[in-house]
Amino acid sequence: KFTEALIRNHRGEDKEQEFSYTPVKLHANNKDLEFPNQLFVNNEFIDASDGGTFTTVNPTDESDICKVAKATTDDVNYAVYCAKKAFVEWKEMNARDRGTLMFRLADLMEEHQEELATLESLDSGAVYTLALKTHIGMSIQTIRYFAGWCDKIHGQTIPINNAKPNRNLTFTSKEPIGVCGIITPWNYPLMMLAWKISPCLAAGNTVVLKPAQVTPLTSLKFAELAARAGFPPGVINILPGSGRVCGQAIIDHPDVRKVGFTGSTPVGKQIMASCANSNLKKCSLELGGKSPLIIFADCDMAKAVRMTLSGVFFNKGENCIAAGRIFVEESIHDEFINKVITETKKMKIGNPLDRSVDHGPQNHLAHLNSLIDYVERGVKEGARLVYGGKRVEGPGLFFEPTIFTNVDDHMFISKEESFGPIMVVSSFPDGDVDGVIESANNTEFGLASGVFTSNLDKALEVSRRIEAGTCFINTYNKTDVAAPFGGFKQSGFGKDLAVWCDVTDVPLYII
Ligand code: TAP
Repeated sequence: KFTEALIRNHRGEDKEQEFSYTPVKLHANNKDLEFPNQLFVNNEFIDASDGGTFTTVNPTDESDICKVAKATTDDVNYAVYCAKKAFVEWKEMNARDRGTLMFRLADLMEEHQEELATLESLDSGAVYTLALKTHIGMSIQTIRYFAGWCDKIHGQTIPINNAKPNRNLTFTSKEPIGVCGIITPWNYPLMMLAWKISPCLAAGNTVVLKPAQVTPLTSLKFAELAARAGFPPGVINILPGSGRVCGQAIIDHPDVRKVGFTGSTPVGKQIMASCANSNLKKCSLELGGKSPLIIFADCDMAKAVRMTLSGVFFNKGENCIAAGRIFVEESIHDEFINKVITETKKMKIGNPLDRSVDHGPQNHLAHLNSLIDYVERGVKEGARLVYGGKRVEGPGLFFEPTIFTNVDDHMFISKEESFGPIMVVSSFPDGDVDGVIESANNTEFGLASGVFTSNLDKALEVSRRIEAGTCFINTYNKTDVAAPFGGFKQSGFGKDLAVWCDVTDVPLYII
């Protein structure tokens, strides 16, 4: 019955499935917005079992956007029960039909992209044009990319020693794991959802996802669109709630078989321990970063300055691969800093829905306060604060783009990430490639890195010796759905995107 509906859908006879709920309505960005604010379980929007709610806040003016249902442990149990039931049908479904559904969902998201981007701007403070292109645009691309994988996930045949006189056929297949628990952070709310959910669905898993408490809205709008696209009940379940209660209940649940997590390293460690202690769940962890960016004197200076600015200030610095530490070769250091300051002064801070604005508010108050502490610590340790460093006066959670120079290896700000718009610059002696690589690797993180030089040999040597999951050469922030993404060391393990996602089990058959 479900396949018939899909075929009609594919022919365009049923453009959208009938679906109703009681939306929150508001007007913003010259648009009438309608979106859900309840838990999404088994294709229904429902209240939390204890009626609990929390308030999500607009960081631009600190006003309340709306109340959102807050999931309890009982709600997690119900969602996992539904996801486990749905898994039976979903994993058996024709893989190409799963792909058709995912393409349909991506199309619907594209139709609603301005609404999604407006919601993302309101809830997370992302500048609208960036939200449209990256937060929402890359989410759509991710779903399409993995929709295309649905019918291309297959095993191998393996030549083994035959049990003479018979010949043996030996092959592997890739089987879905079951119910996947997903926990996402607040910096790219919808994009992190898309990165995690898409490969799970493509491989035939079902999901229970908890978005970050401070940014739940685009995940819920996504759930509405999934239901409209025709996803069967129980395949996608979205539970806004706290990490401590809802997140922990997902991680501990005996019927969840795999966890995908993006967030901080301390919480990642706790999650890994809980996965082991509950039912030995598999887990993929995308954690913190402190990505070094090395600028050699023979670089294209204008490009290096431009890319360093976006490397640090992109998405107000709330970017896991943000260039966390900049190393500049001594002979160009002062010129580089002057140019960086000149360009930073041109950045317009303000309402993220204003198309001329470059820099929106930080995501939430606790984060803004952590940036203020970070700057104080840097100043106390003797780094030179050459630009910014303060909260912008007035309403809203705005923080000035900030630049530190004279940062030494032993300082807190050279080792720990700020996750905000704070540039941390050190110089290194001309020609000291070994020294700068040693300093760049002097961190427990290893998510990304970058190098600017016109000497390709030097660029390749640096990229080979830097301990990080990605190295950008004469560019920065250039991620793509077809390229793997993930860290070394305490930045975690298990790749997102591309063909490396670990969302299947691989049994071996010998006949
Ligand atoms: P976290 O505090 O780690 O929170 C991430 C998510 O985990 C949130 O949904 C949070 O819930 C939840 N959580 C907290 N405790 C939990 C528990 N015991 N069990 C299950 N879930 C739990 O990080 P954050 O502050 O949201 O994000 C910033 C950090 O994430 C930065 O350090 C950044 O580097 C990292 N990050 C990394 C990447 C990649 S790709 N490596 C991408 C983005 C961000 P609440 O809603 O209650 O907080």
